[in-house]
Amino acid sequence: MTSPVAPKPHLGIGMVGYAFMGAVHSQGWRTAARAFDLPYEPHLTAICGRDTESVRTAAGKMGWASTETDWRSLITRDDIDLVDICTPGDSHAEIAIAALDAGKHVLCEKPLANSVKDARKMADAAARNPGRIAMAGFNYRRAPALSLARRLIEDGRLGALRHVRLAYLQDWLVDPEFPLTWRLRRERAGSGALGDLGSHIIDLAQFLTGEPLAGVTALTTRFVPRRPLPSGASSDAAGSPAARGLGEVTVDDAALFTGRFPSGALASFEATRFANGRKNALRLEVNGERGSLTFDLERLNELHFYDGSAPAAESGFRRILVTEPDHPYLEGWWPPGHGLGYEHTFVHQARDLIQAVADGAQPSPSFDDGLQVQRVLAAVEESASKDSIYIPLPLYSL
Ligand code: SOE
Repeated sequence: MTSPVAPKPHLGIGMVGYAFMGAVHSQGWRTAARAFDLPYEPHLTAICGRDTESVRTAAGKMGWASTETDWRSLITRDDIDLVDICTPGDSHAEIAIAALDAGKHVLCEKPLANSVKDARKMADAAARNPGRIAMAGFNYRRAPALSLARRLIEDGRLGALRHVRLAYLQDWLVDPEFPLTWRLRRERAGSGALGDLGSHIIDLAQFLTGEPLAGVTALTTRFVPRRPLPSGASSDAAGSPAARGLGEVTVDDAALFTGRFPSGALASFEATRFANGRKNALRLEVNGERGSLTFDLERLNELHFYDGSAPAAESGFRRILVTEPDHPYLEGWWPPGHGLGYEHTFVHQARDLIQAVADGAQPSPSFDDGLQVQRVLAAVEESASKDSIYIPLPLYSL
């Protein structure tokens, strides 16, 4: 005899955007309730994009039940409970604020906005809608090894922290012929490697230490100032470069900065898309008075731990394979040794957000956390723009 399984209440998801982030968020929504026991079943109710044909194709591929071509229609639908924003940064604030004010929960991709002003308006909208959940999409917090790193630091296994060293290295802009996409335009993306990659490592540094950065000093640069316009794009610059089909890169290509935490710990950061050979290398090391931790996103199931209290003869970095059932998030997955990947950070993000909706508790990272990252991004840009902070050295021939 068969007995029916009681259906769980649906949480209707409406997603705006369907490129890389849209695809990986879709994967998160599709999988979360398959891996974890959740209070709601996320339902991929509608996906939104401006081009009718492309959004239909994306809906079919990613498993969405319907399409919209205007986000304003999406956020007023009764069958949508949560709006997931996967668009370029220039539209985050408008969509997120309208969605919150329309009574929807919101997940917004990082960085939260393109300016502190917009991020503050978003945090204000979250504050005036306390019954609605608003989360910023810093997904790497939910890599099990990084959640474990946070747990070890919180438990005092590293003691007082001295150094936090982070780098996020990619190489997809090495070729000067790579076209001028929206990520290279300030009005669309806000900033370059800084906002795209630097925002992740700023968030992680604050997440791992549990402290906000107290100040920064920075250098940024643009290695390739002009790039070919993407096919079909019209030129925005007069004169010969535009005639040659080139357009101006208006964001940074790389950012280097240092910072200080209120506790006195020092931090260093590097964000670049010119690290030839590095595809998605988010690396970090934390040194404390009692021990150290290292992590590399390209080996994301591993955390290396140096326990300074071990006898000298046995000391050394120990590789923890983060696949045990009592490691963070691993209760939902495979037996020990059967590792997870990039996409699972988005599954965990969806899981925690669904749980937060059920609990009526603001999740972390909140829009306030996103605003704090935005403040750091702005401080980095301000420092980088001030020659007085950078002390030039006399030329010296080697
Ligand atoms: C771009 O380089 C990018 O897709 C980022 O925007 C994401 O946040 C990161 O997860 C991977 O790289």
